[in-house]
Amino acid sequence: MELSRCRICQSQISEIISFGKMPIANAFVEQSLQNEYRFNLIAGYCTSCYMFQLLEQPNPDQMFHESYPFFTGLSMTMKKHFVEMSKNHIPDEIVNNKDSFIIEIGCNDGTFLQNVMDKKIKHLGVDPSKNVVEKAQEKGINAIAEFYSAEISRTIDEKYGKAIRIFASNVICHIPDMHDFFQGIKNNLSPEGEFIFEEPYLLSMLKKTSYDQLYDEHVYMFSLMSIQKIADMYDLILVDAIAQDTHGGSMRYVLKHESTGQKLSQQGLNLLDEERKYELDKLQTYQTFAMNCESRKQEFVTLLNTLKLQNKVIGGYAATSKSTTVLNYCGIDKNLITFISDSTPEKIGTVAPGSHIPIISHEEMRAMKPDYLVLFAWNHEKEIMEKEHLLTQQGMKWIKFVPEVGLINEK
Ligand code: DWN
Repeated sequence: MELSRCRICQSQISEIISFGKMPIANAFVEQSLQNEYRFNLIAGYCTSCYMFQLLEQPNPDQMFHESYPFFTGLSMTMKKHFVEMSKNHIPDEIVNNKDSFIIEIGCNDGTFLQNVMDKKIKHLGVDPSKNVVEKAQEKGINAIAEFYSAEISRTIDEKYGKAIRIFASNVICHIPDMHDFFQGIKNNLSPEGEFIFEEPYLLSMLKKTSYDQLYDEHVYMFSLMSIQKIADMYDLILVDAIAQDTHGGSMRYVLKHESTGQKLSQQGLNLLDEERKYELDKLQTYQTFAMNCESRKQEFVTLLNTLKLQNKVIGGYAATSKSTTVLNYCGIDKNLITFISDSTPEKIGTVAPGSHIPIISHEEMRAMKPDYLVLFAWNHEKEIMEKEHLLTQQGMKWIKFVPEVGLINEK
C-alpha cells in the first residue's frame, strides 16, 4: 500500500483507489492527441484529519485558464439554486446597509453574483479563468481573473475592507493549498461575517458510489468532520451545515470566526451523527467504496457491450467533467459510445479527453435517433428529462451508472 503525506495535516495516508492514468477532465481537444497529458488519479484518506483527497493533482494552470469550458449559467437548475442561496443567506440588514461587502470566490460567469448585484450590494468576484470572468464583467459584475490566495486577500482587504459574507460554490474542493486559502478567508471575513460554501458531499459520494466526482479539479471531498478540523486551525468554527441536492448531493457549510462564540446548529449536530454512524472516520469505509467502484465499472462495461452486440446505437448526453473519469476508468471509447452531445458551444466539435469520443450538439444527436443515451449529467436528471421528453416518448432509453447501473425509469 503506497503511503503519501496528507495535504492538510502532513500525516501519512494510504491510497484508497487508483483510477489509473487520467487526462485533464475539461481538456476537450480539437482532435485526438497522441501525447495527451495524463496524471495518476489516486484517492487517499487521512485518519488523522478525516480528509478524503487526491494524492496527485495537475498544476492549477493546466486546469483553470483563459478557455475554461464550464459555464454555470448553462444550467437552469443552478441558476434557481443560486437565487435560493442569495435569498437565504443575504438578510435585509445586509441589503439595507450601504457598507455591506460580499465576495464570491470561484464566481465563474457571475450566475450567483448577479443576485448580489441586483440587490445593489458592493461585491467582488474572484475566478482564475479569464474567459468566464469576462462573461461576468459583461453583465456589469465586479470580477477579477485571479486565483484567490492569502496574498490577494490582503489586497482585497486594503481596497474594500472586511466582507460580511464570503461565498464559494463547488470551488474550495478545487484548491490544493487549503492553508493559504483559509488564511485568506480569515483576513477577509468581518468579525460577525459568515463564510458560506458548498461542495459535493463525501457521504453522498460513498452512498451513491458516484466516483465520477473524482477528477483533477476535485482535489478534496469534504465532510463535516474534515471541515471542522481545518476550520479549527484558523480560529473559525462550523456553525451550520445544510444538505443540498445539487451535483448529486452537496453540503453547504457555514463558518464564522470562533470569537463569535457561536456553536454548531442542531441540524449540523444531526449530520455529524450520521457521519459517525456511517463510520466516515474508519479506513474500512473507504476500502468498501473502492470495491463498489470496481463493481460499478464491471456492470457498466458489461451493459454497454451487451447492447453493442445487439447493434444498438449508444450515445452519451452531456460532456461533463465527471464523464472523463467514467470513460477513462472504464476504458470506454467511440467503439462503445459513438458520440456525446452537449449544450456548450466551446465543447461541440471537439473530442472528449482520453476517450476521444466526438462531442456533437443536442440537435445533431436528435437527428441521429440513438437507441440509448448514457446520462453523464445524472445530477441534472430532472432538468434533462423535461428537456428531452420527446426523445423518451419516441422510445429512446436512458442509461444511468449512478447510484446503480441500469436503465432510467425501467424496473
Ligand atoms: O465542480 C464543478 C461543477 C460545478 O461543474 C466543476 N469542476 C466543473 C463542472 O462539473 P461538470 O462538468 O460535471 O458539471 P455538470 O453541471 O454536471 O455538467 C455540465 C455539462 O453538462 C456541460 O458541458 C453542459 C452539459 N449540459 C447539457 O448539455 N445539457 C448540462 C445540462 C444541465 C443540460 O441540460
